[in-house]
Amino acid sequence: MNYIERIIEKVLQENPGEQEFHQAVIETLTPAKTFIESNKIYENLAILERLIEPDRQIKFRVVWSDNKGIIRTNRGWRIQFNNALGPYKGGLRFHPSVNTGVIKFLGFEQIFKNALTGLPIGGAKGGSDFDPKDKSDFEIMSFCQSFMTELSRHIGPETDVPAGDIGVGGREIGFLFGQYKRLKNVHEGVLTGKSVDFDGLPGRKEATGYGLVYFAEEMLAAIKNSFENKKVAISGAGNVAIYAAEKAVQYGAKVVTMSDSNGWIYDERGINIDFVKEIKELKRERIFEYINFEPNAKYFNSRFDWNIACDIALPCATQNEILVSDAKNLIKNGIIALAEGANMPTDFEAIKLIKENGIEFGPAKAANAGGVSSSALEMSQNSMKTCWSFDESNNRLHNIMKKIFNDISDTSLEFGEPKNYLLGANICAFKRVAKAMIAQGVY
Ligand code: NDP
Ligand code: 2IT
Repeated sequence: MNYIERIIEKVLQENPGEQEFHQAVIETLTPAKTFIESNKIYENLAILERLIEPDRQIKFRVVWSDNKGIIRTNRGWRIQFNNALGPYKGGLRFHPSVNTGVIKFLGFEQIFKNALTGLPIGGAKGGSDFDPKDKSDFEIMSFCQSFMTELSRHIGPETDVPAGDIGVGGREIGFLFGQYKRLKNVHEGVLTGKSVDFDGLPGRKEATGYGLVYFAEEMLAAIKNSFENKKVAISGAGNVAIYAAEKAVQYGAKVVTMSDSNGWIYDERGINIDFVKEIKELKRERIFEYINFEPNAKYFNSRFDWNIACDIALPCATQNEILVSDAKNLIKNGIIALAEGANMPTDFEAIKLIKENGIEFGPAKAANAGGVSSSALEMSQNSMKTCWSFDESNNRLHNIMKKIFNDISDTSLEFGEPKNYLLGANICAFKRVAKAMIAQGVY
């Protein structure tokens, strides 16, 4: 067995039941196989063996009290994967589907995504199987305070800086930050995605979605195309989806679909993003409500299967939301580009199909790196005790996304597969992390 096969086998054997983690390792290492195996130093120094095992996994009980005074328990995680490039950095996910395998897949991906940003951040992820849906603000606060009571022992501005992900937005980050401050008596940059009212970075909220569109615009420009007059299908209706939609519209596109876990909407005249913001950000309601704002739009109470006429697909909900059957729908409907806003939204077989059909493919670790890039800018802003403007932060984000695109595009060229951004991203990121690990000795 060659090196990559042995590593994949080891991951499968030693991490039983962690399907998402298996998938992330296979999807990251397979495109970089030839490169890694032809440079024996990686095998000689056991770089992959060290990369697939997190530095540490912290799993804890979270006890909180609901509105009726009933005591509830959940599980919490923080998995600190690799800090070769900087303090551990990555989001927190609150969703009932969270388990060790999900947090490990996200943490593993985060190492390489963070490397692509070119900023000094290592990789980590955390979260809980807590379901924030239908909970009152008070219950969310009670949960967040309990979660942070344990998490606070393991994080710090130079150690590990969490942020948001699914189910964790500005409200949750505020409650988590408040509890950290209470416990430690320090107001420091220990979390990113904070409100701009207390040290948050203007533009962090918009950064993942805007960054995704900045990246996709570069990918389209490379085939002499753009968002102008295109139909865009988006999944999800959360933080990433909303701001991807907003930027796509600013670039002259029409967004025709959005979704949540109950169903999806289709508005052939173009979805009104202000209505979606009101439904999702203000009222915290279901996307179904959109048809009360736009009676001409349609709502489907089913899984979104991407069977819609569109030019560009931006999956922005969750992992494995584009399977082979969905990819076939996109191909049949003639899309020209797919850029991943969510983490691992496209399964490996579906990616192969998309690429074989000549569709431009922007992999998550590059395409959605805008969020964590702006988080790293928020860390700088906090350490400098300064406050940047929205335009300053947004311009920096735009430049970072262009650089990520250029770096992975150059890598794909160097390895003889121009526009294979999956290969470019995985090799470029791996080289950076491995180089730092080698320089820091065996540990
Ligand atoms: P949000 O919680 O704000 O929104 C998530 C959206 O996806 C919601 O509309 C949600 O619907 C839907 N969704 C979540 N899980 C499922 C599911 N199992 N099936 C169908 N729909 C689902 O999260 P974000 O927008 O922050 O995150 C979306 C994706 O982007 C995730 O993959 C995340 O890891 C990734 N990401 C996020 C970044 C960030 O900065 N926030 C940065 C980089 C990547 P419902 O409300 O019904 O649950
Ligand atoms: O997947 C991701 O990159 C995030 N959820 C954002 C992480 C961060 O630290 O901003």
